[in-house]
Amino acid sequence: MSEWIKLASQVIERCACLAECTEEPGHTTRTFLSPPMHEVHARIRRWMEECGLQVRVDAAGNIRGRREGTQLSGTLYIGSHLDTVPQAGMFDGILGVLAGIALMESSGPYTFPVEIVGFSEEEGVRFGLPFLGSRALIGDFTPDLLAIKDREGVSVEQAITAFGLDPKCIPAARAESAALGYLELHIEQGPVLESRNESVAVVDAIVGQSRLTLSFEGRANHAGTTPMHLRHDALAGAAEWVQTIERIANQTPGNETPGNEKQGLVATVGRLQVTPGATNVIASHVQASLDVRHPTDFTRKAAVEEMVTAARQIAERRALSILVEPHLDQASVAMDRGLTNLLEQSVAACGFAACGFAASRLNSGAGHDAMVIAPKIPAAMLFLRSPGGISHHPDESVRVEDVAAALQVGHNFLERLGGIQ
Ligand code: HGY
Ligand code: MN
Ligand code: MN
Repeated sequence: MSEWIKLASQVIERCACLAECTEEPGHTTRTFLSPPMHEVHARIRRWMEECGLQVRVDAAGNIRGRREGTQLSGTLYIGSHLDTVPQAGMFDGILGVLAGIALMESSGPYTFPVEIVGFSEEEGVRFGLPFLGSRALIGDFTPDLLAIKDREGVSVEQAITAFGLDPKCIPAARAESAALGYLELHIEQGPVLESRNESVAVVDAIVGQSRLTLSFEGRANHAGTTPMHLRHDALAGAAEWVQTIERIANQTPGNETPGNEKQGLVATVGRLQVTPGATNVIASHVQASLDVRHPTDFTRKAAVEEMVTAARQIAERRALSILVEPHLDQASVAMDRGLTNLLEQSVAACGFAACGFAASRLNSGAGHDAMVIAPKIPAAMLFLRSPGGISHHPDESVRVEDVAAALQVGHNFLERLGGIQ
């Protein structure tokens, strides 16, 4: 069995081992600094120390394993996130952290220091705001974030303290200013590489995303005695709106030919919270999430505006009130050209470029820590094939030969970087 397949098998086994660390027995659910994250840190710390890394956990809950180089600065950061969506698969995020550790086992030392980072939070599940871990790495974890509360009323500051960390030390989590770069290995989470029958691809850009909450307020009343024309049904209004945003998204350019690779705008209502939620009571209140993404920020923002206007019109017609709360307006982010070209050379040198020397490239429809890091530290991403295009689901998987390919490319990338430093 090739060295790379052996190393890849170990990465996959470790992903499975960490998938047991969960808030929800029988599923993999791990949110920001929840109790199972202590066990994730303990296992990752052991694996990092076994390959000689100096390990620390910063005040934002990122676990970091560092290997010094002969240079004192110019650190290359390699990482991804430790947290998951509810009932997740076992590879989204964590694979990139464990692949980074595997590269430390099989590469270097180099002149430049290398730091493997497991980010505490990227999905935004617990506090509604994503990228808390990587914001701390680039110095964007502003004090106002500490006051955000989760659905139990626990603040970010309380969650950090409860985990045994000191929020006052968050500024010390910041990466060095002369960082050499950031590399993230991640599953594609979509169908493109499988449709191209390719193991890996280089990411050109990460599409921008908007996240909002829309609250529809009507009037509860008896389901049996209230005539239809006298109702102010918040759930009926929200349901009409969900259909409307699907229609708006389907009508944006790029979606007219289903299945084409250059997907158009995507819009998702992933969560509806209905109050009072009794079968014989007309819903008085519905809180709906909205997630909108597109490679072009203008198109994305225009679509969000159209969707919010539609919500206001539906609310007015149904005599409902509406509250719109924006949470995230994340611009589309291009990866660093220099590092991305180097990564493309590594893909080709390792023989994984589909056509000769041009590695496959694509935009990422999923958000990643790299999009937060890229404005401050040159960033590059390598995607691995997602069988069935499945992710954010227990059936999420990887092929061992694709993980081996990604490790081989990562190793070659580090050697190239070492050669030009
Ligand atoms: O939602 C996303 O795009 C990513 O999985 N956090
Ligand atoms: Mn995810
Ligand atoms: Mn991810």
